[in-house]
Amino acid sequence: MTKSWMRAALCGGLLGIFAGTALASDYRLGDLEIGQPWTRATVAGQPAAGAYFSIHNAGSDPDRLVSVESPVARAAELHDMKVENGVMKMRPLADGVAVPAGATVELAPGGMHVMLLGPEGALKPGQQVPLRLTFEKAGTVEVELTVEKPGAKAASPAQGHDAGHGKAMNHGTGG
Ligand SMILES: [Cu+2]
Repeated sequence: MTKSWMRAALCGGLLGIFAGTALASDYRLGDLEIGQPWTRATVAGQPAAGAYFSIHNAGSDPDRLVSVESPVARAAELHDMKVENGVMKMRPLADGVAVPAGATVELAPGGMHVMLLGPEGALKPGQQVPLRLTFEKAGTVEVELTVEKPGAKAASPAQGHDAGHGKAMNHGTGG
């Protein structure tokens, strides 16, 4: 993490506070549209938090989300989650997230998501935190995650996610 990246993060945090109400926002990068990035409020010391958004590829070439990074997390990973035999299982997406031409890909609770590992302190509802997305072809874009209330928009319970996650990946102690 460079110093300028850190500084940008601090500015982003302040902007988020002054903006007051968090607005759902969309971002554009070439032919890609990143829709409504969000995450959930955390408590201090929480080992991991999921982050979600949609990616629409309006172009005629496929692309791929290959890496994610956030100054508020020790590390960020792309994960998939599936229920197998009634047990929630997580795995890192080693090849990233494919975004076929013309397709919309959803990162959402219960499915693919960004995992923020070791979020610093507590993320508070209404706050905005930066997330940098790097695509194979389109390059890099920085978006702001809106921090929603605990359990907000949860298509699947947040607790299930975190519990399954801790068991499968041991994010609390691992790197
Ligand atoms: Cu995960």
